[in-house]
Amino acid sequence: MLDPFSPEVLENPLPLHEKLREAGAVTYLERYGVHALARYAEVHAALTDWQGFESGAGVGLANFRVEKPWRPPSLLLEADPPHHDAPRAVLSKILGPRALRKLRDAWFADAERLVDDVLAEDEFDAVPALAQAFPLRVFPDAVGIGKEGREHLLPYGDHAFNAFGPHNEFVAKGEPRVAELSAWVNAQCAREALSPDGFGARIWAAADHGDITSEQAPLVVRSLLTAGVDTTVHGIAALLYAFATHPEQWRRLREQPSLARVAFDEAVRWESPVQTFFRTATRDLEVGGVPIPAGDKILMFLGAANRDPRRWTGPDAFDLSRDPSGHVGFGMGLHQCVGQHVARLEAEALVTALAARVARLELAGPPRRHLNNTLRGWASLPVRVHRT
Ligand code: HEM
Ligand code: OVM
Repeated sequence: MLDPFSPEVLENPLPLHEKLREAGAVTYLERYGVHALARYAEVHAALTDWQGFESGAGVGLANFRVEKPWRPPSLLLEADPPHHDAPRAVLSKILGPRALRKLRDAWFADAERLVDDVLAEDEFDAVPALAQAFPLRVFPDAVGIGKEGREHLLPYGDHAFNAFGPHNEFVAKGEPRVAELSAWVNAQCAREALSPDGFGARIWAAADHGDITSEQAPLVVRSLLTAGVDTTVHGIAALLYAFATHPEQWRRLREQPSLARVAFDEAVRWESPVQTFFRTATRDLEVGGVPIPAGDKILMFLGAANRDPRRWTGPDAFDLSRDPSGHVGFGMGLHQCVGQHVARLEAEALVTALAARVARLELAGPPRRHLNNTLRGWASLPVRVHRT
């Protein structure tokens, strides 16, 4: 029976994606009692119809109207209008392109220092050395949390993304630490725990200003700490893997470093670090002529939509000459990733520093996948680099 959350499928989901796209507009997954969408048109339509496809019942398999969520729901991700709107407006402003301009120079300088250190060796594992090290160097400081306990960030996010799936071995593996990790994360969301000049302090200032309540503020900070680290780690790892296996695309980037941002979006399309999210039908729906009863869960395969040949030419190619805009790797519509400008800035800073120093980069050994119910990423990427 089809199980998108089995280790075999998570290791390589592409065959399942093709099977689902070809089976029709909607496929019923008996095992979980949910309706799967894997074509671009239908995934896009579901993402942009928040009235028919709600998030408030949870965007994982669990239906919050029936099952108690593992933590208080996110005020953004797991909320619908009108409740969604005020927290969303606050974060959009704090994480928007204008606000990020202030961070740009410091993050580029940080990326150069990190890359100079890492390039002391010509072989290293790019996951810990770059994909994890750079986000962990810049993002927690930007939020404004203390230095202590930052090693909890990745395991907490990893569990949160596992928890969107069924209660399988990946969730069970995370459960023993949930209380400890959650207690630490929740403590970082208090006003007193945050530096006076970061994203966190700006969220609290929005509460002082009356844009959100002071009960909402800590949960909005929690969204940053949940969604802001593992995602960029796996996104950057996807980009580094893509370049390590596509030397002609690396040459192209070196000739035209301004392609760094497009390259990151192409990697997000190509690999889709966030593979899936669910919605819940608010009423009897019809998708491509197939009925979906009210209250049923719908599983959207962002990764499959991002390689749908009905939408993309040569979808399996990582190609800097394509226009990847319109990909659904950051979602689409009301809930489209509010942190996407942060993610792009991190990736752009890191890859620009690398492109200025590395003439060639290649795999130096077999890469190893990191399995997660929702994330597609790498645990290890051994690389060899040739300095300029
Ligand atoms: C929402 C992916 C980075 C914070 C989303 C959604 C996706 C996504 C697919 C849509 C969820 C839905 O429709 O239900 C990614 C990817 C990232 C990334 C692939 C990196 C490559 C970040 C970062 C932050 C962040 C760096 C924080 C700084 C959020 C939040 C939401 C969200 C708070 C909920 C927005 C809402 O519901 O209005 N992200 N994300 N993400 N993302 Fe990201
Ligand atoms: C949140 C959130 C948003 C996006 C993804 C996510 C764990 C969480 O608002 O907490 O995944």
